[in-house]
Amino acid sequence: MATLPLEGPVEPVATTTTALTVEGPEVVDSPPSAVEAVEGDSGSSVSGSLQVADRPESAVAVLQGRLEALVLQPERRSGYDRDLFDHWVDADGDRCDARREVLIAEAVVAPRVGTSCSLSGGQWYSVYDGAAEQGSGRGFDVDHLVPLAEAWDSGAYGWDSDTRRRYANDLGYAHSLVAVSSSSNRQKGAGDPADWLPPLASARCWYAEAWIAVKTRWGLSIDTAELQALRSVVSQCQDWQLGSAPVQATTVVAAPTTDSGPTTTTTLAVVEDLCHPAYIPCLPNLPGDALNCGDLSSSQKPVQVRTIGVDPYRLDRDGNGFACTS
Ligand SMILES: [Ca+2]
Ligand SMILES: [Ca+2]
Repeated sequence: MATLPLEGPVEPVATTTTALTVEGPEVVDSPPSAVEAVEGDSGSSVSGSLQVADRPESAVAVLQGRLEALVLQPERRSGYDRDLFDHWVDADGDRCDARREVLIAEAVVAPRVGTSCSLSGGQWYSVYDGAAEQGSGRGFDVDHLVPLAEAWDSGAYGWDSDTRRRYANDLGYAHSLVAVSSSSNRQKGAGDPADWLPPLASARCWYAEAWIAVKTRWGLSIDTAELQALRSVVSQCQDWQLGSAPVQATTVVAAPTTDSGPTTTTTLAVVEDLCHPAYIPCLPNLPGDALNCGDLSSSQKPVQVRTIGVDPYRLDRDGNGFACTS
């Protein structure tokens, strides 16, 4: 496994903060606008107040709202056992277990898929540390972005075994499971963002957004140190760095109280990953080289090529890893 040159912190270049439209339904309803509540017959300010009320929230503000909406609660440490989460199941019976489904989905060069889902000839990029992997993907782990132990501590202790299994094999949200270098996954361990953040600084906004999305999606709580760590990360994000981990339609999983009888869990929405795996930030995942710099909004520029040389849209003409910089 070779380590690619790390991108390092990416300097924001967007000088105008453009509100991103966040895909999918809002998970967190905005509180009633204070402007709407207090503005009345104020004469000349009417048009101004309407503009304020109508202005879309920035992506950072939306993410901050989702973070603050998580239930703040101390972790509950007792009783965790990794074996309580049945993981790497093949839910759709195509012989590829969830681990290999993720490797296939996140490859920047698609692997050949042999009998019994043996993989070969693929190429992967570790969003945590910039490491690259070629071949079967054996040098990469598929990481539970919110680790199983962390999930247990923050609510999964109350789930039934079926819900735990669905969590551990969650392919319904693109960033619940991520293919990353084994070494970065070992460093992370069962840490939450108060303990560990990706060494690649340019990945931290993505990571915070995905972490909040998974916690929201599964109705998991957050502890004080974790909340403070995420507030710190999100406060340093720019709108253009967000949106590659869009929050999906979320169904909070209710905690069943017994192992028998009907549970009240509901089916999670399955949402297609619309982001092209070769680029940061999120670009539409189109076939071939169907997208040009001219198709992008200012909030999508500049584009980072995850792995130099893997550039299906041919955006990075000088091969330095950055594209659409003007
Ligand atoms: Ca499968
Ligand atoms: Ca935690």
